[in-house]
Amino acid sequence: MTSPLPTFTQDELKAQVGQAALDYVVPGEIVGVGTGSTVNKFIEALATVKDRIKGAVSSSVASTERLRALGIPVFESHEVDVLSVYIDGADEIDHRGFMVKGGGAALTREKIVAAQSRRFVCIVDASKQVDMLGAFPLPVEVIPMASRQLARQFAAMGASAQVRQKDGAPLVTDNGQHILDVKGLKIADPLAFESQVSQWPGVVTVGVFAFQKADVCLLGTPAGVQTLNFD
Ligand code: A5P
Repeated sequence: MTSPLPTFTQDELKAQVGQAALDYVVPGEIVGVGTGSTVNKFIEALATVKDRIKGAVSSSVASTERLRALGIPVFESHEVDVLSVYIDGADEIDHRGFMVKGGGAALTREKIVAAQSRRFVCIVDASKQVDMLGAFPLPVEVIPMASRQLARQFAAMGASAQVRQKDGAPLVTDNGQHILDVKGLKIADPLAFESQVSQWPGVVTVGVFAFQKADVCLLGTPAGVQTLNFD
């Protein structure tokens, strides 16, 4: 009889992948850091080796504050050239490394720092793994004056879009824009979808990360951290 697998909370799985991501941090360099509860675990792990890195480029005000509070220097994206690695979570990831991101409203800066990096290491617990993107409401950062028009365009695709709210008013991103959360999509071709929606006037960033897909996924499972490498 095989012994049962240990049970871990989702928080423990996030901590395990956050710790495992340290293997991808290049000593002496600046690391790209994403946003979210899983990345917060990575930031805690990164603080334990902060003397071995030069600092971080952050994808949000929230991550910047957290990094600085732990004594990790933060550089602006435009102050540095190419980063060797970007480490971030995801709301969904498929078997090719295509992702949906933006549950934390930081998708625009996340895509910028990901594009600046040679390698994207995605850290997630196993609940984020999907066969097809779209079950998680797709975040789209938009210029506020375009939100109604864009909601109509998503409706024409058979989906429904709502402006994300916070404290009874539209949530305002780090870039001063709004987020549309789009339900009812089935994104069979993430590259084509990202290309199409990115061209709609008023879209700042669509939360499909197909052109900036993951190169590696560290997946937190009850059997331990699994490493998935994508071509
Ligand atoms: C932030 O805008 C997002 O892209 C996050 O990376 C994503 O929502 C995953 O967040 P959690 O690690 O909190 O699930």
